[in-house]
Amino acid sequence: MKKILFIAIAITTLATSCKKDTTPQYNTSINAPLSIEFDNVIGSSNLQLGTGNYTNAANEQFKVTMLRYFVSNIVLTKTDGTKYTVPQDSCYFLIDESKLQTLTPKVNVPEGEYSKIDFVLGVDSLRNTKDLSQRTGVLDPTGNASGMYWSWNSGYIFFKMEGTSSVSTQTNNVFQYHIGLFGGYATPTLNNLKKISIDLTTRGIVKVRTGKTPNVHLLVDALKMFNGTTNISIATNSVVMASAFSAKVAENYAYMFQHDHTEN
Ligand SMILES: [Cu+2]
Repeated sequence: MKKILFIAIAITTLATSCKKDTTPQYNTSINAPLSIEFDNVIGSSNLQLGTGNYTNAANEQFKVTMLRYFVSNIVLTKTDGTKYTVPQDSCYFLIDESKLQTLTPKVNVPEGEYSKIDFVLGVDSLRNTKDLSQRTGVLDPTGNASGMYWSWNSGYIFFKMEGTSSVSTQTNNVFQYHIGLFGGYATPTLNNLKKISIDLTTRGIVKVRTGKTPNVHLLVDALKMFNGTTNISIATNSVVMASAFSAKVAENYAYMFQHDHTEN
Protein backbone atom coordinates (compact mmCIF):
# COMPACT_ATOMS: atom_id res chain seq x y z
CA MET A 1 0.00 0.00 0.00
CA LYS A 2 2.80 2.37 0.97
CA LYS A 3 4.57 1.59 -2.31
CA ILE A 4 1.46 2.35 -4.35
CA LEU A 5 1.00 5.65 -2.54
CA PHE A 6 4.63 6.56 -3.21
CA ILE A 7 4.25 5.80 -6.93
CA ALA A 8 1.04 7.84 -7.05
CA ILE A 9 2.79 10.84 -5.47
CA ALA A 10 5.78 10.43 -7.80
CA ILE A 11 3.55 10.39 -10.88
CA THR A 12 1.61 13.45 -9.69
CA THR A 13 4.83 15.37 -9.03
CA LEU A 14 6.21 14.40 -12.43
CA ALA A 15 3.01 15.39 -14.21
CA THR A 16 2.95 18.77 -12.47
CA SER A 17 6.58 19.61 -13.19
CA CYS A 18 6.20 18.64 -16.86
CA LYS A 19 3.23 20.93 -17.39
CA LYS A 20 4.95 23.93 -18.92
CA ASP A 21 3.22 27.27 -18.60
CA THR A 22 3.20 28.54 -22.18
CA THR A 23 0.53 31.21 -21.81
CA PRO A 24 2.30 34.58 -21.68
CA GLN A 25 0.97 37.21 -19.33
CA TYR A 26 -0.29 40.30 -21.13
CA ASN A 27 -0.59 43.80 -19.81
CA THR A 28 -3.09 45.35 -22.19
CA SER A 29 -2.32 48.87 -20.97
CA ILE A 30 1.25 48.63 -22.29
CA ASN A 31 2.16 48.91 -25.98
CA ALA A 32 4.77 46.64 -27.50
CA PRO A 33 6.22 46.37 -31.00
CA LEU A 34 5.04 44.12 -33.78
CA SER A 35 6.47 43.93 -37.28
CA ILE A 36 4.79 42.96 -40.53
CA GLU A 37 7.11 41.59 -43.17
CA PHE A 38 6.20 42.21 -46.82
CA ASP A 39 8.14 39.47 -48.57
CA ASN A 40 7.69 40.23 -52.25
CA VAL A 41 7.70 37.23 -54.57
CA ILE A 42 6.67 36.36 -58.12
CA GLY A 43 4.66 33.15 -58.01
CA SER A 44 6.87 30.57 -56.32
CA SER A 45 10.09 32.53 -57.02
CA ASN A 46 11.80 35.16 -54.94
CA LEU A 47 11.57 38.60 -56.57
CA GLN A 48 14.96 39.62 -57.90
CA LEU A 49 14.88 43.16 -59.23
CA GLY A 50 16.48 43.56 -62.63
CA THR A 51 17.71 40.00 -62.99
CA GLY A 52 14.89 37.48 -62.40
CA ASN A 53 13.00 36.21 -65.44
CA TYR A 54 9.30 35.56 -64.95
CA THR A 55 6.30 34.55 -67.06
CA ASN A 56 2.71 35.75 -66.66
CA ALA A 57 -0.56 33.97 -67.51
CA ALA A 58 -0.57 35.64 -70.93
CA ASN A 59 2.67 33.69 -71.48
CA GLU A 60 4.80 36.81 -71.68
CA GLN A 61 8.28 36.84 -70.23
CA PHE A 62 9.29 39.84 -68.17
CA LYS A 63 11.72 41.30 -65.66
CA VAL A 64 10.81 43.58 -62.78
CA THR A 65 12.92 46.66 -62.11
CA MET A 66 10.73 48.41 -59.53
CA LEU A 67 8.03 47.46 -57.06
CA ARG A 68 6.60 49.97 -54.59
CA TYR A 69 3.27 50.27 -52.79
CA PHE A 70 1.69 52.14 -49.90
CA VAL A 71 0.30 50.33 -46.89
CA SER A 72 -1.73 52.40 -44.41
CA ASN A 73 -4.47 52.45 -41.77
CA ILE A 74 -3.57 49.22 -39.99
CA VAL A 75 -6.21 47.73 -37.69
CA LEU A 76 -5.52 44.64 -35.57
CA THR A 77 -8.15 42.33 -34.14
CA LYS A 78 -7.53 40.39 -30.96
CA THR A 79 -8.55 36.77 -30.53
CA ASP A 80 -11.39 38.04 -28.30
CA GLY A 81 -12.69 40.18 -31.18
CA THR A 82 -11.66 43.61 -29.88
CA LYS A 83 -9.99 45.89 -32.41
CA TYR A 84 -7.03 48.20 -32.14
CA THR A 85 -6.51 50.95 -34.72
CA VAL A 86 -2.89 52.05 -35.03
CA PRO A 87 -2.86 55.88 -34.67
CA GLN A 88 -3.30 57.14 -38.21
CA ASP A 89 -0.49 59.69 -38.15
CA SER A 90 2.06 56.93 -37.62
CA CYS A 91 0.49 54.47 -40.01
CA TYR A 92 1.69 55.16 -43.54
CA PHE A 93 4.35 52.91 -45.01
CA LEU A 94 5.95 52.86 -48.43
CA ILE A 95 7.11 49.35 -49.22
CA ASP A 96 9.95 49.55 -51.74
CA GLU A 97 11.55 46.31 -52.90
CA SER A 98 14.83 48.16 -53.55
CA LYS A 99 15.05 49.33 -49.92
CA LEU A 100 15.41 46.48 -47.46
CA GLN A 101 14.60 48.65 -44.43
CA THR A 102 11.12 49.42 -45.82
CA LEU A 103 10.01 45.80 -46.14
CA THR A 104 9.30 45.14 -42.46
CA PRO A 105 7.38 48.09 -40.97
CA LYS A 106 6.90 48.15 -37.22
CA VAL A 107 3.89 49.33 -35.22
CA ASN A 108 3.26 49.59 -31.49
CA VAL A 109 0.09 47.95 -30.23
CA PRO A 110 -1.26 46.91 -26.81
CA GLU A 111 0.09 43.59 -25.55
CA GLY A 112 -2.14 40.66 -26.43
CA GLU A 113 -2.91 37.99 -28.99
CA TYR A 114 -4.08 39.08 -32.42
CA SER A 115 -5.69 36.96 -35.11
CA LYS A 116 -6.44 39.46 -37.88
CA ILE A 117 -4.71 42.36 -39.59
CA ASP A 118 -6.56 44.81 -41.82
CA PHE A 119 -4.93 47.58 -43.81
CA VAL A 120 -5.46 49.84 -46.78
CA LEU A 121 -3.41 49.32 -49.90
CA GLY A 122 -2.89 52.95 -50.86
CA VAL A 123 -3.38 56.31 -49.19
CA ASP A 124 -6.91 57.03 -47.95
CA SER A 125 -8.83 59.89 -49.55
CA LEU A 126 -8.80 62.05 -46.41
CA ARG A 127 -5.00 62.04 -46.12
CA ASN A 128 -4.68 62.53 -49.88
CA THR A 129 -6.31 65.93 -49.56
CA LYS A 130 -4.69 67.06 -46.29
CA ASP A 131 -2.37 70.02 -46.08
CA LEU A 132 1.24 69.26 -47.01
CA SER A 133 2.25 69.80 -43.36
CA GLN A 134 0.28 66.63 -42.55
CA ARG A 135 1.80 64.67 -45.40
CA THR A 136 5.38 64.31 -44.25
CA GLY A 137 7.74 61.31 -44.05
CA VAL A 138 6.89 58.68 -46.64
CA LEU A 139 4.03 60.90 -47.83
CA ASP A 140 6.23 63.88 -48.70
CA PRO A 141 5.66 64.31 -52.46
CA THR A 142 9.00 66.06 -52.92
CA GLY A 143 10.85 63.67 -50.59
CA ASN A 144 10.22 59.99 -49.89
CA ALA A 145 7.06 59.92 -52.00
CA SER A 146 8.67 61.48 -55.04
CA GLY A 147 7.54 59.48 -58.05
CA MET A 148 4.56 58.26 -56.01
CA TYR A 149 2.36 61.35 -56.34
CA TRP A 150 0.45 62.85 -59.25
CA SER A 151 -1.47 65.92 -58.15
CA TRP A 152 -3.95 67.28 -55.65
CA ASN A 153 -6.96 65.82 -57.46
CA SER A 154 -5.40 62.51 -58.53
CA GLY A 155 -3.28 62.03 -55.42
CA TYR A 156 -0.80 59.32 -54.56
CA ILE A 157 0.24 56.42 -56.74
CA PHE A 158 -0.70 53.45 -54.56
CA PHE A 159 1.15 50.78 -56.47
CA LYS A 160 3.99 51.03 -58.93
CA MET A 161 5.53 48.17 -60.84
CA GLU A 162 7.93 48.68 -63.71
CA GLY A 163 10.05 46.32 -65.72
CA THR A 164 10.96 45.15 -69.17
CA SER A 165 9.53 42.64 -71.60
CA SER A 166 10.31 41.93 -75.26
CA VAL A 167 6.56 42.13 -76.00
CA SER A 168 6.25 45.71 -74.70
CA THR A 169 5.23 48.34 -77.26
CA GLN A 170 7.30 51.01 -75.48
CA THR A 171 10.81 52.38 -75.99
CA ASN A 172 13.47 50.10 -74.47
CA ASN A 173 10.81 47.40 -73.96
CA VAL A 174 9.68 48.94 -70.68
CA PHE A 175 6.31 48.37 -69.06
CA GLN A 176 4.85 50.65 -66.40
CA TYR A 177 1.91 50.07 -64.06
CA HIS A 178 1.30 53.16 -61.97
CA ILE A 179 -1.97 52.65 -60.14
CA GLY A 180 -3.65 55.23 -57.93
CA LEU A 181 -6.85 57.36 -57.76
CA PHE A 182 -8.71 57.84 -54.49
CA GLY A 183 -12.00 59.15 -55.84
CA GLY A 184 -10.94 62.72 -56.63
CA TYR A 185 -11.46 65.99 -54.87
CA ALA A 186 -12.30 68.75 -57.33
CA THR A 187 -13.24 66.31 -60.08
CA PRO A 188 -14.43 62.76 -59.38
CA THR A 189 -12.09 59.95 -60.37
CA LEU A 190 -12.10 56.20 -60.00
CA ASN A 191 -11.47 54.87 -56.50
CA ASN A 192 -8.79 52.20 -56.57
CA LEU A 193 -8.24 52.03 -52.78
CA LYS A 194 -8.25 48.43 -51.60
CA LYS A 195 -8.96 47.10 -48.13
CA ILE A 196 -6.87 44.05 -47.35
CA SER A 197 -7.76 41.62 -44.59
CA ILE A 198 -5.32 38.99 -43.37
CA ASP A 199 -6.56 36.15 -41.17
CA LEU A 200 -3.79 34.77 -38.95
CA THR A 201 -5.69 31.89 -37.34
CA THR A 202 -4.53 29.15 -39.71
CA ARG A 203 -0.83 30.00 -39.91
CA GLY A 204 -0.24 31.51 -36.51
CA ILE A 205 -1.73 34.27 -34.39
CA VAL A 206 0.67 36.93 -33.18
CA LYS A 207 1.54 37.30 -29.49
CA VAL A 208 2.54 40.87 -28.68
CA ARG A 209 4.37 41.42 -25.41
CA THR A 210 7.11 43.66 -24.07
CA GLY A 211 10.65 42.50 -24.76
CA LYS A 212 9.76 40.70 -27.98
CA THR A 213 9.16 41.87 -31.53
CA PRO A 214 6.95 39.23 -33.09
CA ASN A 215 6.87 39.25 -36.88
CA VAL A 216 3.93 38.52 -39.16
CA HIS A 217 5.51 37.20 -42.34
CA LEU A 218 3.42 37.86 -45.44
CA LEU A 219 4.16 36.62 -48.92
CA VAL A 220 3.26 39.28 -51.46
CA ASP A 221 2.89 37.72 -54.86
CA ALA A 222 3.29 40.51 -57.43
CA LEU A 223 2.46 38.04 -60.21
CA LYS A 224 -1.16 38.39 -59.05
CA MET A 225 -1.11 41.87 -60.57
CA PHE A 226 -0.93 40.19 -63.97
CA ASN A 227 -2.88 37.01 -63.29
CA GLY A 228 -6.36 37.35 -61.88
CA THR A 229 -9.94 38.20 -62.78
CA THR A 230 -8.45 39.94 -65.81
CA ASN A 231 -5.22 38.54 -67.17
CA ILE A 232 -3.12 41.61 -67.92
CA SER A 233 -1.11 41.40 -71.12
CA ILE A 234 2.06 43.47 -71.35
CA ALA A 235 1.74 43.51 -75.16
CA THR A 236 -1.80 44.90 -74.99
CA ASN A 237 -1.30 47.19 -71.97
CA SER A 238 2.38 48.07 -71.70
CA VAL A 239 1.55 51.20 -69.75
CA VAL A 240 -1.36 51.58 -67.33
CA MET A 241 -1.76 54.79 -65.34
CA ALA A 242 -4.84 56.86 -64.49
CA SER A 243 -7.15 55.20 -67.02
CA ALA A 244 -10.36 53.21 -66.52
CA PHE A 245 -8.34 50.04 -67.07
CA SER A 246 -6.39 50.75 -63.88
CA ALA A 247 -9.40 49.38 -61.95
CA LYS A 248 -8.74 45.94 -63.47
CA VAL A 249 -5.11 46.03 -62.38
CA ALA A 250 -6.08 47.09 -58.84
CA GLU A 251 -8.72 44.32 -58.66
CA ASN A 252 -5.97 41.82 -59.41
CA TYR A 253 -3.30 43.09 -57.02
CA ALA A 254 -5.75 43.19 -54.11
CA TYR A 255 -5.12 39.42 -53.95
CA MET A 256 -1.32 39.66 -53.59
CA PHE A 257 -1.17 39.27 -49.83
CA GLN A 258 -1.00 35.92 -48.10
CA HIS A 259 0.00 35.05 -44.54
CA ASP A 260 2.84 32.53 -44.53
CA HIS A 261 3.86 32.29 -40.85
CA THR A 262 4.34 34.23 -37.63
CA GLU A 263 7.55 34.43 -35.64
CA ASN A 264 6.56 34.97 -32.04
CU1 LIG B 1 9.44 34.67 -41.44
